[in-house]
Amino acid sequence: MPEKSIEQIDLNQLIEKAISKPLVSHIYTADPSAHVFNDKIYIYPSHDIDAGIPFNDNGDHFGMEDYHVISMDSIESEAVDNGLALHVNDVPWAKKQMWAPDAAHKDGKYYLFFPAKNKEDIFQIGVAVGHSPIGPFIPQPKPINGSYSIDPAIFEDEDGSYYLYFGGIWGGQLQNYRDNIYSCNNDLPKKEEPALGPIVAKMTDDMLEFCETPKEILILDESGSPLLEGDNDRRFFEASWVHKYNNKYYFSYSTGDTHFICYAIGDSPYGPFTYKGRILEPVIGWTSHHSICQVEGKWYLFYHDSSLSNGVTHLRSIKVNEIIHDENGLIQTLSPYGK
Ligand code: FUB
Repeated sequence: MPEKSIEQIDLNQLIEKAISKPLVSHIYTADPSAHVFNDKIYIYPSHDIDAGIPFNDNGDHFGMEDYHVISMDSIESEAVDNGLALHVNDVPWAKKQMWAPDAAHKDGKYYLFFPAKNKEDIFQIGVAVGHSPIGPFIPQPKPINGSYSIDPAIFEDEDGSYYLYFGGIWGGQLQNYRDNIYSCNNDLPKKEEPALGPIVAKMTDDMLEFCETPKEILILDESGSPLLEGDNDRRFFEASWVHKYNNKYYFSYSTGDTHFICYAIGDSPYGPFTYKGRILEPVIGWTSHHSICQVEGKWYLFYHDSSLSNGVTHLRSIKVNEIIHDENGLIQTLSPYGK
């Protein structure tokens, strides 16, 4: 019998030390966007599959085709897979790659926001509407006008306004846009230039369109200067999320190629946000993507890793762990496999 490689032993040890287990193990799930609707927890994840596409920097191997909604009666209870909620074949404008979704509840209806590549292989963001938090969701015939890139995250402010955050570089195509205009000649800034920021737009009352021109968000360092493109440990890559704590807006995101989930704090849903630190150290697998949700007075980080698939980067599993805001409102960093 062949001996196990050092890498395999290291991986097994990490998996054993994991601070939490996959919430479901009969399918692969990732990019969990969690909400409490009607006193129950609903998680809107990507549904990972092996589409047989070779690995590349564009993430073409993330060939997901549909969404399942996962629900939990409480944070301790079993996570239930509610079956097919939306399939790419039912979305008239979409061709492939149903990546990280999110959802909102307004006036008795549920809105699933999702990115997919259109027939020209350009990512856009769609919305699908349902009468139940678990779907099924009926997609709008066209993507949201003016939407682009990936990773929609919908935030409801206390005044009832909804904001959609989105964007991701590399395979997420954000580098091809300047001022919301696409050109294949646009690329990432130079290392010493400000990094590209995530994008935000307020939604119309019917939740189906932007009611304003999308705006780029600034993430600043401790001295008030924009984070630079070369600052890979801190600059925005993908996976936007916003939560509100003690009247401050917390914008959290993934740094992609350095694999951290970081956060920045601001006074407005439009930012600017000032970088404050890391929420989650790197997980097993290349990507890291999360959401933050308050459940019965405690705050939880929903995240994913590739432990269940023994490190296959596009076969991930969603997990949850409590997070703590300290007395200054700073979030204590989680180490997913202990210290
Ligand atoms: O799941 C596909 C992509 O991987 C997501 O859109 C990114 O945030 C990363 O998690």
